Amino acid sequence: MIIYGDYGSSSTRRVLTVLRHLKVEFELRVVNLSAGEQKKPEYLTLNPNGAVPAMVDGSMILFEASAIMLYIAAQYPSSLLPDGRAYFDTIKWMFWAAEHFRRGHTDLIEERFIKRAHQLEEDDRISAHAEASIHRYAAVLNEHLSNRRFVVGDSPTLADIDLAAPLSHLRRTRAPYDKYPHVASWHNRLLSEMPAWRETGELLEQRLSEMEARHSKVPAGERRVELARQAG
Ligand SMILES: N[C@@H](CCC(=O)N[C@@H](CS)C(=O)NCC(=O)O)C(=O)O
Repeated sequence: MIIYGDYGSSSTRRVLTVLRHLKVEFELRVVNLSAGEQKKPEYLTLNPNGAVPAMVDGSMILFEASAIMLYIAAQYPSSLLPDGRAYFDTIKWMFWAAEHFRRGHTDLIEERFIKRAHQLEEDDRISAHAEASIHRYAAVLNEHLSNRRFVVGDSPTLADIDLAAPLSHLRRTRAPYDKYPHVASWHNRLLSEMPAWRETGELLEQRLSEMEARHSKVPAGERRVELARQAG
């Protein structure tokens, strides 16, 4: 199995976490987002959106991190994708993560990380809208986690990974989480009980710090190419 991605991408992180957790052998081909490699014609044949990750496994080609995670989980059955009712609960929270929970975070990444790297002004109206969305859905997640160890049952599933992904960028987005203690406890639990989540977080942080250090040396006019919406 070949994964195309960048360690600095939280969507790539979701897939790498599943593979590492299940100890599945894979090859990572780095698509360097700083260099805009996700827009190269040869990569666009794998993911026409010009975004990471993508997967090739024999004749199977997939984009969308959640689809790749589900594909891997189907090949290697485990508690990450439980059976029966818990299966549908897992899928429900994965859809909810994509449709609702992650959206405000994506906007804040654009406003407070990507734009800053391009020396562009943050649009306060977009950030305020994003924060309102984060509050709306973080309150739902916080309540759900008030009496649960993980999102579905007592051990992590793909849903926990999909929901935790945007927290990868909290240091940069300054997303408003002070009021959501159950979300914070759950994320700490995930970090301590799922080593693969912790390890991919360290790799992501290291990669983003490298990118930031490099960008600070690049003249402002050239930064647009350097940082092409890489955080996700
Ligand atoms: N919904 C997609 C999101 C993919 C995405 O936006 N990836 C970001 C990195 S996390 C990316 O490649 N951005 C580069 C770009 O859009 O140019 C997924 O889950 O795979």
